[in-house]
Amino acid sequence: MELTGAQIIWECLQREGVDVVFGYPGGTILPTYDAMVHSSVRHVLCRHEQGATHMADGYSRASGRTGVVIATSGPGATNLVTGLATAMMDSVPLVAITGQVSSTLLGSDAFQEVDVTGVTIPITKHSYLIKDPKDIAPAIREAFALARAGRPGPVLVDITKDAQAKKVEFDWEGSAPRRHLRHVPAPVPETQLAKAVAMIQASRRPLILAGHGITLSGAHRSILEFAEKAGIPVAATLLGLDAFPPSHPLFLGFMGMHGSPWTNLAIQEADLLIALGMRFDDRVTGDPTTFAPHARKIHVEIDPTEVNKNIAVDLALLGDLKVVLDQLTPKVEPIETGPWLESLDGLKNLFDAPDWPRVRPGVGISPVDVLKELQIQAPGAVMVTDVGQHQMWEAQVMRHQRPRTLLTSGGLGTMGFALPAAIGAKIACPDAEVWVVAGDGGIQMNSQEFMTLTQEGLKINIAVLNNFNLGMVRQWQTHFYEDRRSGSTLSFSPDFQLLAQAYGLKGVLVKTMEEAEAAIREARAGDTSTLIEFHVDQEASVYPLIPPGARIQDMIHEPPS
Ligand SMILES: Cc1ncc(C[n+]2csc(CCOP(=O)(O)OP(=O)(O)O)c2C)c(N)n1
Ligand SMILES: [Mg+2]
Repeated sequence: MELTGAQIIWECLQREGVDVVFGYPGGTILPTYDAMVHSSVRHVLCRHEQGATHMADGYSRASGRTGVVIATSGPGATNLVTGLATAMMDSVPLVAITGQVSSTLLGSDAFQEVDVTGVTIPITKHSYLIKDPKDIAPAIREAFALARAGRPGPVLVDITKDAQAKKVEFDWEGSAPRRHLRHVPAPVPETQLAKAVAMIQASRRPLILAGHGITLSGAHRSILEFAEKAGIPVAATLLGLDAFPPSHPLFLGFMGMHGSPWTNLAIQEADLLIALGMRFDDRVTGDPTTFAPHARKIHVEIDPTEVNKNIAVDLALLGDLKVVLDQLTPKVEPIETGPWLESLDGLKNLFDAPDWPRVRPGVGISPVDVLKELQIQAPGAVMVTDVGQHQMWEAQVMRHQRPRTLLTSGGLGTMGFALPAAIGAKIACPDAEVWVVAGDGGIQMNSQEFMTLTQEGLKINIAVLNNFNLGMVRQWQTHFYEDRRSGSTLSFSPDFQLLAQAYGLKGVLVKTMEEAEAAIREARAGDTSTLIEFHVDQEASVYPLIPPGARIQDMIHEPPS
C-alpha cells in the first residue's frame, strides 16, 4: 500500500494504540496536520508546546500508556525541551514527533530550522532525524518500543517536511523494532537472590525505600506482599508516595529534605536498606557520606547506571522490579522486626505523627489546613502538584490511596507542570476527580492552558495557594541568606477570579477556613472547572528542612530566630 510519509505517521500511531495526541501546528508539520483529517486519533490543540508536552506526560503518568506530543520545527520544537527533560528525569514514556525543514535545506539555517535531535540528546532516551519516508514507520515503531523498554523515558522523532509529503510503500510488519527492544524482563540469577535473602534474614532493623519504579513496573501488589511477609516497614520518595497504602501499619511515609522526621531518622538507624526502584537522589540522601551509616544496602533497579552512582550498595539486583520481587518474596521468611517497629512507633509519637505537619499560626489561613480539608473532602482524587512549598505540604499532608494518584515533577522540579499535566491526566482518566495544587508563581507559567481545558470540555479543579511569594525561594533566603528577599516577592498577582472567568472557568477567592470548606465543596459539586485562590500565610515555611548537602540528623524544625 502506497502512502505519504504523513499518512504513515498516523497509521503507525493508530496501530501503536494511540488514542490522543497533544500538539500545535506550524509550517514543517503541515503535511502531517493535513493527513490528520482522515485519522481517528484525537488531537488536542494546546496553547503552547510546553503545555502539550506536560499534557502528554500527565496522560502517561495517570494511565501508564505512552504519551504523544506533536510540534513544528524551530520554536515549536525548542518549546518541547522543558517537557522532555521533565519526563526524562521522572522516567515517563513519551514519543515526540516534530516537523523539520526539507532535507535539501538541512544545515542551511533555513527558516525555523533548529537541530532538535542535537538539542535533545541529553534529555531523551534517543532522537531520530528522518529524511526518507521509508524510515518513518521503523523509527516510530522503535520510538514506542524504546520509550517503554527498560527504564521508560521520552524519545523524539524529527521528520523532514519532504519525507512527510513523499509517497512510499507502507510496510508495518517489515518495520518491527529490533528484537532486543521488545523488552521481556529477565529473571535475576538465583545466586544473587540467595545473597539478598541472606542479608534480609540477618537484618533486625530493615527498611524498604519505595520509589517511582514501583508504579512504573506495576509492582504495587508485589511490594505489599514482600513487606508484609517479611515484616519490613516502608519509606517512600516523593514519586513513591502513591506506591504503598498510606494507612498500612508498615507505612512510615515521606523521606528526604522535607520528609517526616521519623522516616528520615529511621533511615539513619536502619541496619538494612532495600531500595526499590529509587535512585538515591540528593534530595533524599542529603550528605551521601553520612547517609544510613549503619545499613547494608540492596538496590533493586532496572537501570544499571543508577547502581553505585550516588550511594555505594552491597548488592544490586538488576531487573524489572515486579519480576524481582515476585522471585524474592517466596524465598524470604518473616524477620523478627517487632522491637524495631516498636522503636519506630516511639519515634512517631515523639514527633506527634497523627497531627503532623503543623505550621505556626500566621496571618492568613494555613496552607496545611487547606490541604487537610482537601484530604477530608476529596480523599480519592488524582492530585497534580506544581513545584514549591505547596508541593511539599501536599506530599506531607495528603494520603494517596491508589497508584497514579500523585502526579508531580520530582526530578526536574518544573514549575508550570501541574495545570497541563492535570489536563492530560483527566483525558487519560475521564472518570477520575482531578485537582491541581499550585502556587501563585507556578500557575502563571502555562496558565494559557486554561483555554485548552475549557476547549476540551473537561472538569478539573485548581487550588492556588497564594502566598504572594515564590515561597520556596523565600524560605531558602530566610534560612540561608539571612532573610534577604531578593527577587522572590510576588506583590503583583493577577485577579485570579477574572483570569479564571476570562478562560471560561469559575473563580473563587477564599480568605478563611469556613470559606475554604464551602469553596472546595462547591467546586467538587459543580460542572464547571473551578479555580480557588486561597490567601494563605505568606511567612509559612516547610519543615523539617534538611539543608542541601547536610546530614539527615541536622534537619531544621523551625525558622531562624
Ligand atoms: C521553571 C522553574 N523556574 C524556577 C524554579 C525555581 N523555584 C522552585 S520553587 C519556586 C517558587 C515557587 O513559587 P510558587 O509557585 O508561588 O509556589 P510556593 O513555593 O510559593 O508554594 C521557584 C522559583 C523552578 N523550580 N522551576
Ligand atoms: Mg507562592
